[in-house]
Amino acid sequence: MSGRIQQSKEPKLEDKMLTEVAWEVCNQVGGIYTVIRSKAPVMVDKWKDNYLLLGPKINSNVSSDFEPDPYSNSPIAQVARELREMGWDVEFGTWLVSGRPQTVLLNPHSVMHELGNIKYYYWQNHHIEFSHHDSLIDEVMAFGYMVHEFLSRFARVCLEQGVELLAHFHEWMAGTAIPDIRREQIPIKTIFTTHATLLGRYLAMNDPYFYDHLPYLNWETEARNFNVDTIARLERACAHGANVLTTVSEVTAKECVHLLGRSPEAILPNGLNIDRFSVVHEVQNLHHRYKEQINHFVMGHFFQSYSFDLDNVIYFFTSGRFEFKNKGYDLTLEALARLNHKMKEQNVNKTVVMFFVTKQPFHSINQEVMTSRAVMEEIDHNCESIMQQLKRRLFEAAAVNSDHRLPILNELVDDYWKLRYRRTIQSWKSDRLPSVVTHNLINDGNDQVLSYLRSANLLNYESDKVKIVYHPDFISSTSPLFGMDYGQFVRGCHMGIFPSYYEPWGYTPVECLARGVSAVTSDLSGFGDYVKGLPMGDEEHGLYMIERANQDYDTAAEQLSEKMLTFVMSSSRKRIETRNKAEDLSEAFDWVNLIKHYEHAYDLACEKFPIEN
Ligand code: U2F
Ligand code: UDP
Ligand code: G6P
Repeated sequence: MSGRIQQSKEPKLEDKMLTEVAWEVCNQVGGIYTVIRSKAPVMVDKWKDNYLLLGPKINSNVSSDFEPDPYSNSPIAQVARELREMGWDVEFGTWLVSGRPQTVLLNPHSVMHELGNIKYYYWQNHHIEFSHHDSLIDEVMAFGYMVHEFLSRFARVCLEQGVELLAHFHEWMAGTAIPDIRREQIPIKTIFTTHATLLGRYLAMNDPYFYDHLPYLNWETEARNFNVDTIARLERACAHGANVLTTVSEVTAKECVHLLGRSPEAILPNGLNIDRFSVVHEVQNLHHRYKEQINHFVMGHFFQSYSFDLDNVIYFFTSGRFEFKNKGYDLTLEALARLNHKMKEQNVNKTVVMFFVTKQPFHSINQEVMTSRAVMEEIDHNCESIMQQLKRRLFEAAAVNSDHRLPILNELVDDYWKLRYRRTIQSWKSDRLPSVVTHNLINDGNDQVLSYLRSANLLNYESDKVKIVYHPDFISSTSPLFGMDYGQFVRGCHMGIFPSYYEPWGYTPVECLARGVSAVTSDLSGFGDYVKGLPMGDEEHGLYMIERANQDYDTAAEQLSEKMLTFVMSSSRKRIETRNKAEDLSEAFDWVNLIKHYEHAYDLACEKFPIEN
């Protein structure tokens, strides 16, 4: 066989080929994207050309992230070409992220006309019914059908060459080919990783005693109650059909036992691609630089109504998909209201600005927020012009002045600029309160964050020590309000707040630590549970733990507000020290250290099911 499989230079891997299948390859939805993307450099380094990613071609921006290679003759490209000849939209190429993994994208819409048959055979062979219309399930089933076709053809090529093919599927959306691979006994070692269970997510959102009830729940009854019968069955079919079942934490492993009916054979904790700077002070410099940018936003947002001392501001934030209870937004809001009260009572000379960065449907950015920012930019521009004029005239005065006295500076500026400066400030200053939300939400009246803020009267009054900025969209360098990417924003903040109630892993606190930013997590999150066993997982290293497993909501909220207050009172010197130590802790989560868990799962799959030629 000619092509990439044979080109591998690493002798150990010559006879193995790994493909990872995920819905979030070239398509960001949540944390699985971070798993696949951040792991790519380590995987490519180890498996070289014997590593392949499979994903759906559904993201409209795919052309900016993916470079097709239509002329390749590698065995993978040849299989992709065969499928294309059948009229399917299939592309082989490179995902343009670090590591540049070779990738095949399959467009589920190109086989949608076969959906009736796909579902019929799935029902016939695996007894799963598709009684309700759901466009996500349709896409997922069509994608699974294409994955099955691709892998069965590719398995044949591998078998001819004596190459062992492993296929690792992430989450039910990527795994629907598994039951057929098993039924048809296609020679592929299959690994299924669940990054959450569907029922766990629903139950946690609706049952305040979810963890106590978990061992006694009947999955079928619950799936019917939540009207998610089809997906729950698909997920179980993936979990039972795979040679090896894995999940991301011990926390989710318990759910697998009770809700999926199978105990995972391995736990694969999530890592990151940790790049340390060669000089320690770079972390401090970057914090300084990005905090300035956040300061700029805060001035634009608040200072038209009133001002506060930016040298005494602490920036908190939380971020992630909008799961109000699961992500602990409810607890965070409660703790912030208490913090506000405590800071007022103790007359603390600081201001906390708390950002909620999440995704909720909106019409547009709030016009007043935009205008305020634009007017502040205008003031900035005025100052710049005045400065230029002053500088030039002062210099000229130095050249002609014989008595060496400083001229009256006010006289060096044209009236035009003085007037323009005064008028712009006048038009900017306003009596209204700075808005707590930056966008016009579609569901403004029923939004859970806004409802809480309104009922707690936490509405950015001048007297409030805790101010709120709710940004219902992820932050990217093109977002008009911040003009920075998410990683830069994190660096500029002081602390990330993530006291989740349901969180199989939870990337966001680890991402904070990796950027030298302190973070709050909870003992119910997979990451929090994992870090309890590490020597550096303490407040000294920037990690704050909220106990939610054995504490009620009210006590946990009090604990969080106390920890927030302690942090607010910390000295700048202490925060500088913690910034360096937080980075040390994050090294434990470098893929270089965690990839061994994946390798163990692959060894298990190969040991359990040796190749039959
Ligand atoms: C876990 O997060 P995920 O990234 O898997 O969660 P989502 O991004 O929300 O997407 C996947 C789940 O959401 C559901 C679907 C999946 O289980 O059932 N879903 C849906 O029903 N409809 C949609 O339109 C889109 C998605 C986990 F929560 C984190 O703690 C981990 O850090 C992360 C990585 O391991 O996996
Ligand atoms: N994230 C992002 N931009 C934002 C906010 C969040 O890219 O403005 C990313 C964040 O970096 C993290 C992911 O979204 O990688 C959320 O992952 P997490 O594991 O915390 O939660 P999940 O969504 O998987 O439940
Ligand atoms: C970094 C910067 C310093 C800055 C300090 C502020 O160390 O290099 O210039 O004074 O951060 O830290 P703080 O936690 O007060 O934002």
